[in-house]
Amino acid sequence: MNSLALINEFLGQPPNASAHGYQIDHIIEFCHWFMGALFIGWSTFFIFVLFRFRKRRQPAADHAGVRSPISTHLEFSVVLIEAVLLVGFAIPLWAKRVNQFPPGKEALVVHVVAQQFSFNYHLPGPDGQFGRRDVSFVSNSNPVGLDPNDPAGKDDIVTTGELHVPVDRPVIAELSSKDVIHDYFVPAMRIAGDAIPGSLIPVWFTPIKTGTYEVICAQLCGLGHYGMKGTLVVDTPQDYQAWLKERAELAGGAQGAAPSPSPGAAQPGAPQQPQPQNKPSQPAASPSPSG
Ligand SMILES: [Cu+2]
Repeated sequence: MNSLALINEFLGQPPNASAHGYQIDHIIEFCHWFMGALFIGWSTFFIFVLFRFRKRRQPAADHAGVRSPISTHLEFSVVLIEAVLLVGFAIPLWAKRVNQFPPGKEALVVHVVAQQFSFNYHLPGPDGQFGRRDVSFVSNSNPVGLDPNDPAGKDDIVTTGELHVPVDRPVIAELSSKDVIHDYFVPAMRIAGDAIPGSLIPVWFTPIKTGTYEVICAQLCGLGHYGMKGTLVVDTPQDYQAWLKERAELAGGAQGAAPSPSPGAAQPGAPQQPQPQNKPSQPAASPSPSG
């Protein structure tokens, strides 16, 4: 549909790259055309009323008012269309997004741990099991607080800023935050979800096009909010396996290090991004939003 692409471009939306995104685009498109029609309709009506009930034609006020039933019918139609939008499109789409998660075995599950001002990713590694996490283990070189004593966490993969996922496979991202409320927003995948301290909020999507997409924080979260960006790379299954292998090798090196690494110790698996400047040296340990 050409008009769909036009409206998306006009709104500054990147082209959709997820399986469910077309439904969201359709609802956005329909709402914009509908609101446009309402705007033109009501504006015309307003101008007509100004002219029709001008003082020169109606020197004395008419207390009975409008007698024609047209305005009632118009208002009823608007309510009806809005009800259809809500009940027929918005609620079913929303229910599908929040209730019908793909089965865990089929999907790729990743923990997204937000902090001022970057997104960290935690993947389970070859054993498919996430290692235990605890805020007491959080340090500059252990951004998600992986427990160094948990064998399940030995092969876990932790990255900052960039996540790779395979194409055509559902991804479940479980969002959490170490400090304040952030929002994990991937415009091309048509998903966004708040990352709230003390909560685990899952969102899911199925990427259908390989490529590199922008991830941004959509919640004003502090002075460095403007720079809280990341990258989502959708790979072919082969490229994804190669990336996993590379990350697993790096993680293996990092996990072999001392259990409580000092912040200065350079680690191969540690994030390549510079540490944010507008935060204390240790992220807040308690799940209490402070900004
Ligand atoms: Cu943020």
